Amino acid sequence: SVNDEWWKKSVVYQIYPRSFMDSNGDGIGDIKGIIGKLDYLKLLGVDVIWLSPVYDSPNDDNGYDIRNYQAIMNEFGTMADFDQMLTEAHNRGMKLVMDLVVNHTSDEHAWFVESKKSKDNPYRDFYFWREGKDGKEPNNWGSVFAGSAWQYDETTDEYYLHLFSKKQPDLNWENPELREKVYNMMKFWLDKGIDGFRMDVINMISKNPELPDGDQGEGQPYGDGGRYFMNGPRIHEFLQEINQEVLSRYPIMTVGEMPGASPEDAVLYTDPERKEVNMIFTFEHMDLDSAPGGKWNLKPLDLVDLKENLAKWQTALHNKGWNSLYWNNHDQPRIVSRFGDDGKYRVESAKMLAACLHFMQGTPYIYQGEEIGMTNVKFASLDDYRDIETINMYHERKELGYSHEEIMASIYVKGRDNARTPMQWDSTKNAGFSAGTPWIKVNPRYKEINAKAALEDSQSIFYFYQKLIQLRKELNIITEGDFELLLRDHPQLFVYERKLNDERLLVVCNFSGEEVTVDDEAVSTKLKNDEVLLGNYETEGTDVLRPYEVIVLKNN
Ligand code: TEU
Ligand code: CA
Repeated sequence: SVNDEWWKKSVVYQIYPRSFMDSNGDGIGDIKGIIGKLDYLKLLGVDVIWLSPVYDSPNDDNGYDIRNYQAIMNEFGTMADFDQMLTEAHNRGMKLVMDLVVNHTSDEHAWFVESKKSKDNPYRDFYFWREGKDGKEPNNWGSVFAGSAWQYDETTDEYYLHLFSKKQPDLNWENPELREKVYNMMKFWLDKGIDGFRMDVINMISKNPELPDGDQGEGQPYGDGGRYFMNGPRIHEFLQEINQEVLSRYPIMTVGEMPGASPEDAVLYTDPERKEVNMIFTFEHMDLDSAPGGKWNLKPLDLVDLKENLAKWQTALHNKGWNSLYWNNHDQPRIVSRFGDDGKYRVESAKMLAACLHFMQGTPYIYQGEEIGMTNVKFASLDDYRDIETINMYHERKELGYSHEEIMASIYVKGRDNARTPMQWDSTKNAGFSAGTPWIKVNPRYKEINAKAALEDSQSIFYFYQKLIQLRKELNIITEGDFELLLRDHPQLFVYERKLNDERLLVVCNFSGEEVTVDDEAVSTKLKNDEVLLGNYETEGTDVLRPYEVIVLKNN
């Protein structure tokens, strides 16, 4: 029933706890800090909070390396703090979704500590242990965080698989005992009353058991094993089992993070009849500004590619599955710096990007700071960076002969720490994030860009997001209407129409810093005659779009 699908009408806000709010001055965001900001989120109007991992972890990858799934990280607080946060969120009518990281654990997790001990240890098969081949790694796969995906361990003279850091050994989902332990752990949290899971790289849990070599390009240090572990042979079976054993028993939402999933895959994952997950995070629109060889090889975005891609997802899932909508998360650079203009037109472009995404069909996700237009950051020294992906890549590229300047240039554009600098609350010391020394430097633009200033300005990006969230609640066409891309080949304008019965919404976005005249008769007529629902300039627009202008119109 519609009620079961509450997540279709919801807007989600992602919190990266380490960088959100520090309550005790140790420089690290924490749960008490989050509790103190729940009213801020309520004012914004979001329905759901997705919390990046808060579990006990040695923090090799900021909590995505879990040591104990049923304990809270000391730095973040206690289980009592967690329970209080959940209650306080619920008291305000907001739901709470947790991160579920079960493709891998920390190498300090008790299962792995056991697994390492001997070849006949009962936990050995919870992970991928293999003998070396001719004194080398068992296959040519590279890790997402640079280097080989295999780590040698001398205790038993074998290697273990880690698609991410060597402190994140991959779990072997072929093992039924492991699966049952994971399900019990999920129930532990759901029985506390949490409202769902964001499932980390969940389409990587089924590996081709032969672990064959991946394609290796000329001069490439490692092969790409992606097709042997993304959307693998048993993935749908595993997801259906998770659903049957756990998810279907609770009134929750699920979103699977799925690199390398196509719209066709997404239909299989999210078709409600198949009982897998409610929606997935696609990566396709986040890969459009990368050249071959991965995210660090920069390429300017071609707006036509972006339109084509988002339209493809809108159409493919309409009435078949469900989309998630996002520009940002803790792994991506800040959208206003990426597809907008973080200088002169920061406010205009942040609003335009927000409207462009929020009028599509799907569940929108807002990442902390996006609602105030936070920007990318440029630290001069590698020492100021914290992310393992960035640091490992830097050293790997240095050895391959890249210059410091070349590497830093790609970090400035794509580094994950762009999203991880502390939330900017006000213009006081450390942006009001912490009374101590923040674990990562604050973005120097905090005096101009902060939540307090946004709340005091009725024209701020914050209130624009608030309006978008409110409109989604009021207009069914936003959740239900179909989608049509117009002016497909226009290099600067992103124009689309939503339709539901006799209702129509037209969304016209200028993705450039120039004035653009609409030269299409039909669009131009609607711009002149339809009722303006929303815009990002104070004076009403015409069919000459101003820099980064967005106009949303409704037929009368
Ligand atoms: O990210 C999955 C993932 O594929 C990322 O490695 C992504 O490709 C990369 O961040 C782009 O630079 C998830 C989490 O969101 C991420 O924070 C974790 O590091 C990763 O899984 C491992 O758990
Ligand atoms: Ca703290």
